[in-house]
Amino acid sequence: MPEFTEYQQELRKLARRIAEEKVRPRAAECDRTGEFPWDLVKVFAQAGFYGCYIDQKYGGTGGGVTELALVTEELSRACGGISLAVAATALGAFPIILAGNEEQKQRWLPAIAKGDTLTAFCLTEPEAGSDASAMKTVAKVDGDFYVLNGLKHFITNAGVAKIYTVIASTDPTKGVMGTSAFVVEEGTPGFSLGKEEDKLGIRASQTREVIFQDCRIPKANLLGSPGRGFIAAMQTLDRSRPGVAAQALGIAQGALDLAVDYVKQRKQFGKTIAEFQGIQWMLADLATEVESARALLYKSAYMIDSGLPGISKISAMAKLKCSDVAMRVTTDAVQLFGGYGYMKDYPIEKYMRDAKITQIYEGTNQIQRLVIAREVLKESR
Ligand code: COS
Repeated sequence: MPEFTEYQQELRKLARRIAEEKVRPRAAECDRTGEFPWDLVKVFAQAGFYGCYIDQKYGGTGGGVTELALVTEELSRACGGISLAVAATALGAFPIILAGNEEQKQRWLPAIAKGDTLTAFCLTEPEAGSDASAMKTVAKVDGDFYVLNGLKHFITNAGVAKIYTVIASTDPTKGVMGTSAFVVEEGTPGFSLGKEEDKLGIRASQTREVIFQDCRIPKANLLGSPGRGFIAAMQTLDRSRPGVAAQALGIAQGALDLAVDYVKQRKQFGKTIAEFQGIQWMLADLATEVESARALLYKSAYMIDSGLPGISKISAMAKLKCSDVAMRVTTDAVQLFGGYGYMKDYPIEKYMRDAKITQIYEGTNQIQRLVIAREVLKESR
């Protein structure tokens, strides 16, 4: 795996500076109030973060999953919730990048790359979580339109997005091969928002239900061919799971940074607790875990950007490893803060709350293991 390019290193530096100067000061307040950080969306747009993984032809800077991971990791180091203002839009944009035709890409990607249009990815339903194929949302042909009916839930960015990429069944008799992908624009008659979730962590991001009631969308909004929706969703997740991994890694690194600062100044028994070997061994283990997770994440991003085979397995591995590391590091970081770590006066408990979702969304870690195991067994044949 090669070193990061000069552009990637500069992008990481820029994201780190913005994370420290703009994101960190807003993190506690957005966590407390659940406010969506529109002010920061403008900052991220100006910095070019929304276009960092989009082709130059469509107004982006021509990077890929590596650039997106670098930005997401650095922003998450300061706030794992605010970073989703960029990362969740990438998730919603991937189906257009992967399955959209030229006209569709020209129509939607430039506004996404500019940061003018946020997006949301609508796959999950109340009874279709890990078993994504159990979706009940249907899209029926009616002349030049598709008519959508159904409910998607736990949708990140719902309510702040202008564009929704939706997977729905166009032929329920054909199971996953009867599903299709669509773009639904905010404000389309029959499109509405439902319950807003009150979450444990990542509270700066919006999570809501999206409801379709006789929602008529032009046939021109179908992404790819009918029947290819589930595959487009799986291909999207192959590319977006490193984004979750990057979010988890940033959360882990951010918690470790805070814990290191704390143990160097906290005194007990007449010396700083950093001087105790028991604390040093904890720090050594956490730092080693973070570094190994980072290696796996950027290997997955490199493989995806290079068009190498085996991306389902490596991106599932990156998501699994980074999120498990994030949970371990943040839990131990709270431990290193002792009783203070449990209090909301200190920033560390938020890292533990933010970390938890990374083991759950875009496929639980049980599903990641299933994806990895299937590939391992295929390879051994
Ligand atoms: N890329 C391309 N095609 C894929 C694919 C991928 N990564 N994964 C599956 N497919 C194809 C399969 O090849 C199969 O097509 P064929 O029958 O032509 O071979 C089809 O899609 C169905 O796949 P499969 O049989 O593996 O589907 P399952 O119902 O067994 O589901 C899992 C597979 C569990 C992996 C899938 O449902 C999943 O990822 N669930 C988690 C969903 C998720 O992450 N939800 C979070 C919400 S999104 S934020």
